[in-house]
Amino acid sequence: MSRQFGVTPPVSTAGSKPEDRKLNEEMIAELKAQGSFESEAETRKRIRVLDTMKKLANEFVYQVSLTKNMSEGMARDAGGKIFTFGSYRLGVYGPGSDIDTLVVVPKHVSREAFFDVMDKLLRKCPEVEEISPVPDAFVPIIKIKFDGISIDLICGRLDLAQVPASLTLENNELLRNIDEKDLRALNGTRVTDDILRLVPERTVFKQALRAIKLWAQRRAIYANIMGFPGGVAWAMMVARICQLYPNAVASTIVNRFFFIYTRWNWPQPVLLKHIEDGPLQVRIWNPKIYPQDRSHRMPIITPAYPSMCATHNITASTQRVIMQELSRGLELTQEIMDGKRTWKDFFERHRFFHEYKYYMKVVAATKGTAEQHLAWSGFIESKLRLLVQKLEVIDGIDLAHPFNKTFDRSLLCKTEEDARLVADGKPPVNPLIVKDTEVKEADEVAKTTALDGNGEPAQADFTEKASPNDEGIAVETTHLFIGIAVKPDPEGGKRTLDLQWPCNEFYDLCRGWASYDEDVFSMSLSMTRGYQLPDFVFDADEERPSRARKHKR
Ligand code: 3AT
Ligand code: MN
Ligand code: MN
Repeated sequence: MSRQFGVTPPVSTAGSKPEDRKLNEEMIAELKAQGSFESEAETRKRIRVLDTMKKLANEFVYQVSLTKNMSEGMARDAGGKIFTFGSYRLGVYGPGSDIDTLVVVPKHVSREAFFDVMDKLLRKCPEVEEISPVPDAFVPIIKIKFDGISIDLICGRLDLAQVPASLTLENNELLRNIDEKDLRALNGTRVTDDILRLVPERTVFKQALRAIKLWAQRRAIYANIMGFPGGVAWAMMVARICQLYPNAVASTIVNRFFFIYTRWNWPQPVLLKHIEDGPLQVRIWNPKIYPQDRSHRMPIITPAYPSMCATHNITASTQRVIMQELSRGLELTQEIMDGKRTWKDFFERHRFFHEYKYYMKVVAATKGTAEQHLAWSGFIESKLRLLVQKLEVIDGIDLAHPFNKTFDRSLLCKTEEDARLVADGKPPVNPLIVKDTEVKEADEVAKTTALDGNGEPAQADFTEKASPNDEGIAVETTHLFIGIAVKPDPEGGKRTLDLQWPCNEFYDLCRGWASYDEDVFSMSLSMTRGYQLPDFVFDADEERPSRARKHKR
């Protein structure tokens, strides 16, 4: 008997037929054509960089150990080990991906030492181009750019005197006597390692996940913070399908993915293994005990103890959007199998900014530093789904569909009046100077700059280009959009929506931010029609919605 992967027996253990393998080759060719893979030389460079990280981590533990009066030999034996997680560990990284790296250290090496000794070691490396330590983050982190590659370095301390090179992290007992920050730091690696252990064929899993990730990004349904699945959730969803079809090729997994999840009996959870109990006093996902867990609409549960729901942000609206996309995915992959369509059609970009007649525009603005704006816009972004949930229940609103990315613009205004106008999301009286326009994926999946064919920022009519000696009042802005589908009026007349309550509630919520200062920060909400959307939300070669509407919701 072969090993069973997952909580049920497989649906089918059938192998692939020649036509399946042909479809799979075509899918991988399309992934290549779309730039999903990086070159072998770039991958070799990542391995070299990781080798340097390993040496630095050992040197870090050694130096700290010596300060604890250990002998040279003991200090060497204290060890230290690096692990990776995120897309690099899952083997689905692309040219712009970072390397998410965990440094595991023994008990006598503190987190403070990580931000002191490790930080200093990094700064001594000539390859380190940028370094930004964030010791106060939810998961304390040192972000670096090393020889052109972004690295997210986190540190996890275990209750062990030594961390040997042979150590693995799957034993739950390792979590004893460590603090919450260490637990969170170890969690990323423990989850990704478990996912890889729980799939029957890693190569198939990786190929299928690449396809699903690219598809989800193109369809604008990738971003945990905005109420869609994030990278880990998509990975677990694909892994479950691999368990159900252990001998299928990746393109078959992709088709079965849509087949299974369009029929899934939500809110039944997606599990890769039975939820484990463990040695800690920590909460494990359990809808029988916790009402909050019962409210999860599409629960995807992390396998490693302590199990959590990776999709608690999904709302009624985003669930509907996800389900619509899953249906489209099923239809298209079915047609691809019938030879009526190609994988290129499957990966086609979303039409979010054409789909709706009305959009709610949220502008977060800061008259201050870029760091201040990052904190403010990050806060607004993290609360956007609460606004979505308030809009969803308004009489007359059928759907409140948040866009998964934000648009950042740094502006220089010529007058105070203009600074006030742009902070309110309105056009200024005088021409405006745009420093840059950036499209940011909410989960920082990949950063792209919205450029037109000449490499210039796409910009509206009233803008000028910045030159180094331009002066003005700097305003940083972040734009977010929610597509609003209005229910048809039962009497066939014109509907008016009363949005006072959700808007006021959201203003109050935002003004309640711990660092709020009304002279520096502002947030504005406004309703826009599709044809009034700013140019920067469209691709350079994309047509604009016209005033004469056809069939919009
Ligand atoms: P890329 O290929 O790097 O774009 P990825 O899936 O590796 O895709 P990230 O590097 O952003 O994405 O994230 C890797 C993991 O780090 C995912 C999650 O376990 C953790 N993580 C990312 N952002 C946060 C966050 N804000 N808070 C807590 N954990 C996070
Ligand atoms: Mn990553
Ligand atoms: Mn990262």
